Amino acid sequence: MERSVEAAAARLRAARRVTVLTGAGVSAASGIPTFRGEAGLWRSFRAEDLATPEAFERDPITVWEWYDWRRRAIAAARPNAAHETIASWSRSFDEFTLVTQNVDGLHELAGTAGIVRFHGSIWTLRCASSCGARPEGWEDRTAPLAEIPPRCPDCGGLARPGVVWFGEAIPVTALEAAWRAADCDVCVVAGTSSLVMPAASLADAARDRGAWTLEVNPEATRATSRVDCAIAGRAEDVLPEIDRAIRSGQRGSGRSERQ
Ligand code: BV8
Ligand code: ZN
Repeated sequence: MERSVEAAAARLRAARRVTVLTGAGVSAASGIPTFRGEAGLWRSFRAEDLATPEAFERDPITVWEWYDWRRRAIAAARPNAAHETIASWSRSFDEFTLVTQNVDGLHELAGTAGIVRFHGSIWTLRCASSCGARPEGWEDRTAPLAEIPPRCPDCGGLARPGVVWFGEAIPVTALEAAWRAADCDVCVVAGTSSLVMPAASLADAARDRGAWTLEVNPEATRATSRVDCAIAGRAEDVLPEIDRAIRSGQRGSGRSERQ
């Protein structure tokens, strides 16, 4: 691991343009369950079965109870060392983009700049019947929700979570921003099983465009054999370690200490 941390630090020290892709694993240390595996189950539902327009059509109350359960867990959570390291990197490179699949808002709470909310935010609500009064939706951070299901304040119809469900398109603005960010010197993929598309193809796109790619995950994933360097470890341990190595190396190189 030492050698890989050093290799990653050297690449990041020399980088001008850095892109980071994150998934549920970076919020694990903040107490937020990931999607896959035992932790991903709510009651007996799989996340993929609840995060769909069909599930909402069928049973909006159960879907809203799930989102309310997640909002309450997230409201009690704080950013961890992985979020904080990414936040400091977001202010340290000439060009930095964080493409996150997480809807929990912990990257924002850590003060990260350059965030692309690829799958939306659990703290944004939208009118489920698109009455059009507020196409971008509205922010609602109440946890627990005042009423389930919450209503659209304009037409009184059902409100829905401002997230991208399976089978729904990624908002064009987010898609374009993420694809622009694939033009980078270093692309770091942290805390994701790299199974959900199109997010999981970002690292491949970056690599095809010449970026050096790094995965940080305690487990092997679909991306492990496709990146230049894979560090088997937890993001809240490995990212700060890389950051320390970057700084210690800098002291030698006379490059200005990063903010
Ligand atoms: C679309 C928001 C089309 C909601 C989410 C191509 C091939 C196959 C399938 C598809 C394809 N293209 C599209 C599909 C279908 C689908 C898809 O990818 N399905 C998968 C299951 C195969 N994709 C879609 O439906 C997408 N839309 O394609 O639309 C279209 C196009 C035009 C017009 C109309 C339609 C939309 C996908 C977005 C779905 N929404 N979230 C909500 O959150 O409620 S996805 C949701 O699940 C998350 O956002 C995230 O993306 C995903 C979970 O993945 P991870 O975050 O990686 O979490 P996971 O639990 O899986 O893994 C955690 C990892 O962390 C593990 O590897 C673990 O080892 C690691 N870990 C644990 N602890 C730590 C750690 N790592 C570091 N440190 C630790 N401490
Ligand atoms: Zn409405």
